[in-house]
Amino acid sequence: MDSSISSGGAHGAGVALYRVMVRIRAFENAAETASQGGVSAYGQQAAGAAKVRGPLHLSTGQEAVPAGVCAHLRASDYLTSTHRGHGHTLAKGADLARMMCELFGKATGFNGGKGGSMHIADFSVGMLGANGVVAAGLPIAVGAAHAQKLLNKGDDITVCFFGDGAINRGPFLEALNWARVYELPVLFVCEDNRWSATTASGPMTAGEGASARAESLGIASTQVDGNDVFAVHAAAARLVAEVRAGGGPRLLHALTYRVKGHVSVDVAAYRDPAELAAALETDPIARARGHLLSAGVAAATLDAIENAARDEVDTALAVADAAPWPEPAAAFTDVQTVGEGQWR
Ligand SMILES: Cc1ncc(C[n+]2csc(CCOP(=O)(O)OP(=O)(O)O)c2C)c(N)n1
Repeated sequence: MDSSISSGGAHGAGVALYRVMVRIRAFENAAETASQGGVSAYGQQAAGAAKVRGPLHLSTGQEAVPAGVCAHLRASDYLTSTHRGHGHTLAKGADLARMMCELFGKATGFNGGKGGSMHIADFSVGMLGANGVVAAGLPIAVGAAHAQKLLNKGDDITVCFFGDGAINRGPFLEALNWARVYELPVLFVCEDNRWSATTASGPMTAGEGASARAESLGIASTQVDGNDVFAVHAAAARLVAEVRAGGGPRLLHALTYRVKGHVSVDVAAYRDPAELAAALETDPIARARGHLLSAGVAAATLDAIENAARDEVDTALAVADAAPWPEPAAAFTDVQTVGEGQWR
């Protein structure tokens, strides 16, 4: 670990990474609670008092990856996400309360309450969208990076998050191939949380996985402990710099773990409890806290960050609760129309 980062450095970089992770965790915890009682295991709405309805994919335990990567990005850089995108969105700088409004289905959400958890986008910070279709963010990212190159957008880059399950779908190969052929400014980030819904990814993946497949196309890749935010930060610093410098695409393969079930009330009965227990021992927030404390950061500083995150999320819950529902007519806006613009 870079000691200047772990100790907070001159600019408090380590503490800033901690804050990003803690805000993501607080958001996920609150969203999980707000979703309870309203959905069945696979997202069908059931009767209940849940404020957040529909499928909810939590990134609890994976916070170090978006925190470490997005620390190197600016608003003009683009990002594409997955169905598990709250952490990416927050780390890219999107407003936390507006995201809660979107999850609540309120008019003040990023997408007017019509997108929900899996369709969040905030173009104002370069967040091009979460995505319910596995691997579908990859070609979008490559298209965005190609546009950056064609439009001479300086040294702006695109970052593309995807899961280990996505590498077994065709768009992964197509996207990496296109990015390499045109030497596009894109950083692919595989969040390898070991599971693809109810299936363990390992036995379903031939060869050595994301890094090896990228290398086979001539795309340099780096594997990193995705639960060590300082390691992710250091690896991403190098890769982002290389992509910004015009070096073409790179891939970061981050090994992490999906702590919660795949979606909402999935209790993940298909996995060995011992596996979860072992993974919890490597919790990225607890580890970062330990590193920061031993580097001399005061416990009170970290406690204050945690309290502030809880307060911010509580405020967001109240804001979302009080916010108006979309007008019924809004169902007919922002949708594709056919022919003369009439809804069909
Ligand atoms: C094309 C497609 N196939 C299947 C699904 C159903 N599905 C949703 S998430 C998921 C698992 C994805 O695993 P991974 O890419 O590793 O992401 P993770 O959920 O682990 O974050 C599956 C199979 C889907 N949404 N899209």
